[in-house]
Amino acid sequence: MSLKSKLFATMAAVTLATTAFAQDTIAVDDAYARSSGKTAKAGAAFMMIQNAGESDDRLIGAKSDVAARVELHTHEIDDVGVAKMVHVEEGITIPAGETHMLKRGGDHVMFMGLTAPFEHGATVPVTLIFEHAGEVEIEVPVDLERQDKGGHGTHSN
Ligand SMILES: [Cu+2]
Repeated sequence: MSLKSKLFATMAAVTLATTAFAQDTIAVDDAYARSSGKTAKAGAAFMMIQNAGESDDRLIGAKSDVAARVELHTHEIDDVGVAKMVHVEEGITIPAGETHMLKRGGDHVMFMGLTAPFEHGATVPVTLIFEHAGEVEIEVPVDLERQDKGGHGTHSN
């Protein structure tokens, strides 16, 4: 191999490696946020998270300036059949090639201690933190009127 073609081969390999890691594998669609009223101190966000990559990823956290604390929550049905929400410390897995829904009565991003009430039509900036994809910044529209089907339990969001 001449020096020139050897260099070219090395460069090609580097380019390939960079592409594989820099790919946007996570896409967020149809996001919206809501709270239960003008005086609500908490709110929640729901969305579709698509993993176009070839390996599983995990949503491990979220942050936003609109609340004192942002947590990943889900709902569990307790012994007496009442749905209650729990903090998912281990994160939410988004399997390779699949779309995971954060939805009412299920997994959601929880805002606790809102710095200002959620106004219908406003936009909430949220940074989602993935184990592999890293930080993904999204703008989430506040929609106080949207009604999604599905069990809602006693959750006030
Ligand atoms: Cu919650």
